[in-house]
Amino acid sequence: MNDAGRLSIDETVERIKALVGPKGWVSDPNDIEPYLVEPRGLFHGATRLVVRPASTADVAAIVTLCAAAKLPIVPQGGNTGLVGAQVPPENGNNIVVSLQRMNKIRAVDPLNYTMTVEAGVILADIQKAAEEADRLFPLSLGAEGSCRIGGNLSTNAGGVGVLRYGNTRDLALGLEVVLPDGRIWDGLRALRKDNTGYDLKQLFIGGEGTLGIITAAVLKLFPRPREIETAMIALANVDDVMEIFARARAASGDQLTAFELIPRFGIEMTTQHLHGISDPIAAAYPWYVLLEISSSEASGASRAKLENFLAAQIEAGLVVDGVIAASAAQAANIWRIRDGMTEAQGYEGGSIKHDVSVPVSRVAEFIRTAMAAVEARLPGIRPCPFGHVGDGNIHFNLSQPKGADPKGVDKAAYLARWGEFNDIVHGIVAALGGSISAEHGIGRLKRDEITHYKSPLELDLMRKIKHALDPDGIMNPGKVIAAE
Ligand code: FAD
Ligand code: 2HG
Ligand code: ZN
Repeated sequence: MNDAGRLSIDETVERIKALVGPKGWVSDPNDIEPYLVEPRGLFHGATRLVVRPASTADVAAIVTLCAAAKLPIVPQGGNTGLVGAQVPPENGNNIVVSLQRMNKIRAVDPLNYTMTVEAGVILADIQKAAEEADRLFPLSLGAEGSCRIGGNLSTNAGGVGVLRYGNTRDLALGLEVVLPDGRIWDGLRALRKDNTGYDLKQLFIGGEGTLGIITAAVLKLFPRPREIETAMIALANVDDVMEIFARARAASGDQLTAFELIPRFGIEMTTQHLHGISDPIAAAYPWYVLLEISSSEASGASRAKLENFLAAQIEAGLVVDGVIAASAAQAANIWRIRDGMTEAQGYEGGSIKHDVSVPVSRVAEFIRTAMAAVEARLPGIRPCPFGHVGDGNIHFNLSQPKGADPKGVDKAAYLARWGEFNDIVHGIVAALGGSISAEHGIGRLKRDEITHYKSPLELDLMRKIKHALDPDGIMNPGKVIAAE
């Protein structure tokens, strides 16, 4: 006990261990290590304890103890986040609350087209459970085998299905959240319409764990597609990409479910570095698009639509080549190229990454302008703009010049220029009315950068919301907005 009659930090940690029992915590340095690092290796934190609660009541009890001791908490799901938001601060004065054991699907209601899940369910398991109920949960991203729905909600993850189904924000009807003072907010409503004041759940969605711990959610389901057609098309000129997109939407009766840009560099990297991937188009072209059309009606119409669309665009000269997958294996090969981009780029040395968005109509202008600007700054730099351009979202990743030692000092020297390239790329994004974080969030990586792009009013409102919910600043401190 300290002078104020409160438990000390050490006593609080011991109480938490006793509360969750031996299966509910990890403190051995080797076992803790995976919770302290993130996929890009940019941040490496420290913690007193990783606690793995098994129920909402346990989460509430842990948070209540931490609130009393003012011990910071870092919520963590699958630890696949790309902005360092799930990594504890280096000073180690915190606990990590991992939701991994809270992995139950509480209910599936096919007639209501909803599913109620705990925060620690892996995204791929949710997709599978929806399919078993003859429904679709459309959130889909490269990390779906390991990210967890609480993390998806807290980052408002995007992915490849946003075009048709929206971001994670659009897929949640209700939430259960443990607030920073330990109270449980039961907002698990399964309603499509509910205009009863402020939509509180939206604060926690995309909140990156800074306002509370999501423990469960009601998710929206959709009819399961009965036919899915996948194509890879080649373009001579990136300037045509959004015209092709607009035409594909119209020609498919708005059944387009994916429209993902891939540069030639992406095909080369994935076929060279990853196993079992082949180039689907024999000749080489500067730009490609993965295009998917789906329908919940099995009429064969999607195939015909895609074939007619492709023929018309080749005739019009916008598309120079293309292939429609003739089998599930061919479709999977095309998707492996797309989903393997992040992994393959890891073999090409240092990569300075930008997850940006601009209005859909300005995607090509952004790519052209930003490529010219970075190439002028560092001749030999290898831009790899790819991703969800149908949503105006470009992963504008910049691989270090070839020839530079990918592992040694050149990589470090290259990555040290991250801020310089941020200025160039984010400056162009801002001039085009875009966002410097389209889908990955702010976390640690962009916490200071965002202050240059959000208005003082927006930053002030964000701080006020944070203060209202978490006056002692114990919930994921140092992420999204810096402490005042
Ligand atoms: P974590 O990384 O564990 O946490 C992320 C954030 O959420 C942190 O702020 C954490 O504190 C908070 N958090 C986690 N769980 C909770 C909870 N229960 N309550 C409160 N806060 C919580 N992202 C996209 O948007 N689109 C993509 O296409 C995409 N593709 C990816 C591909 C690869 C190969 C990789 C490695 C990542 C990709 N990501 C993508 C990023 C990442 O997968 C997503 O951000 C994902 O939503 C994170 O989920 P997670 O469970 O791993 O969360
Ligand atoms: C994707 O769309 C992810 O594949 C990761 O958002 C992007 O590696 C990246 O920068
Ligand atoms: Zn992405």
